[in-house]
Amino acid sequence: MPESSFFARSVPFEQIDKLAISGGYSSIYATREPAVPVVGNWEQRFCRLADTFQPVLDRVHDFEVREDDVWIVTLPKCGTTWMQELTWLVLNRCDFETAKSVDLTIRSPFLEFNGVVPNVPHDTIEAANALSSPRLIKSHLPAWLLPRQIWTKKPKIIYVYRNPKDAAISYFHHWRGMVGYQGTKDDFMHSFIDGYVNFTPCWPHVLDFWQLRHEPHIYFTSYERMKTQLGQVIEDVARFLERPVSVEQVQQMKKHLSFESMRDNPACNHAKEFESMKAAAGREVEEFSVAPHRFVRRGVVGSHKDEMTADVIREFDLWSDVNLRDYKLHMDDFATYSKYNEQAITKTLL
Ligand code: PPS
Repeated sequence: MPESSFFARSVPFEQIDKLAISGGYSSIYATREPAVPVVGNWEQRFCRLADTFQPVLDRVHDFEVREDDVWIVTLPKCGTTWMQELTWLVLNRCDFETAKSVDLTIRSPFLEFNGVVPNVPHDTIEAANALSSPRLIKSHLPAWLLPRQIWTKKPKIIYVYRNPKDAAISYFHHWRGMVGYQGTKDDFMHSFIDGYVNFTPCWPHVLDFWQLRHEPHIYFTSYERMKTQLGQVIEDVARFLERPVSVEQVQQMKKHLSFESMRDNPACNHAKEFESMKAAAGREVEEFSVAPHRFVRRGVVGSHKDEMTADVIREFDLWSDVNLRDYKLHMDDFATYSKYNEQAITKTLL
């Protein structure tokens, strides 16, 4: 058997039961220097994942990449589905009919989904293998855990950042509704800050892609920018993918991608993933298709302001400062960055 590219160090974590994770939780480290430069010392870099991910990590790392693939990479709850739908439309000449009738998870598979839910018959790595080109593939993994061929074949990658306070709130509702989280909101927020929920720690994940943002095959944008300048982001993505869109198509896409129409589009609501998670959990979990834990839930910038306590907001801000200080960066820098107009001054959103 070839040597694994990763090794796992189990982490004791008292919230595992409340997080409804079956098995344990580990820090995953690389066994050799990754093909992509990471921020900091690669030997100390880790990603926290439930142990159910371990069987899929090498399969993902050895995944056969195609040069004309398009990858959407994000931390969870940062606008992945929104960007997948946008990008799929750009790649498919605004085929709104198919977008409404075929589930997005089939049009654009979530590569490592079998790590999230291991005991489902549907193998998402196989599904991604079988997809015809150009494929649109979603992943939440940090750069160095992605398929190694990404860094040699250089398919286009779209990275979407979101203010971690809003992403953490959204993740909490996701974990309540989809996974069956039983703990308190504050405990969940601390688990997020401390890097004990899948795909964290957060800041190194963001910083790895931030440092690659000028590469021609990387498009770095934000949920906040999609909210304030959706038309511009559509045009940027079309330019990035070299798939021009007309003014009329941009208007149609803005309508299709609006919060209300995404919320009411069953093809974008992850209903299939929810059913597999519910079956895998073997118990009832809170209804995920209705408020307050519905997938397309609130869709606002600043949702943490009325959903987080002032103390937790302070902890998040301090944690962000500590992690960004050395790089002379602030959260606003990621939210307002525009690849094709770096000087653009956008409204401060955080
Ligand atoms: S996942 O599970 O990681 O794939 O989730 P992800 O798709 O990244 O993020 C879900 C959040 O995106 C919001 N969303 C939208 N906001 C505005 N407009 C549109 N069209 C839209 N579509 C999805 C969704 O509501 C989740 O955010 P919250 O804050 O929970 O509302």
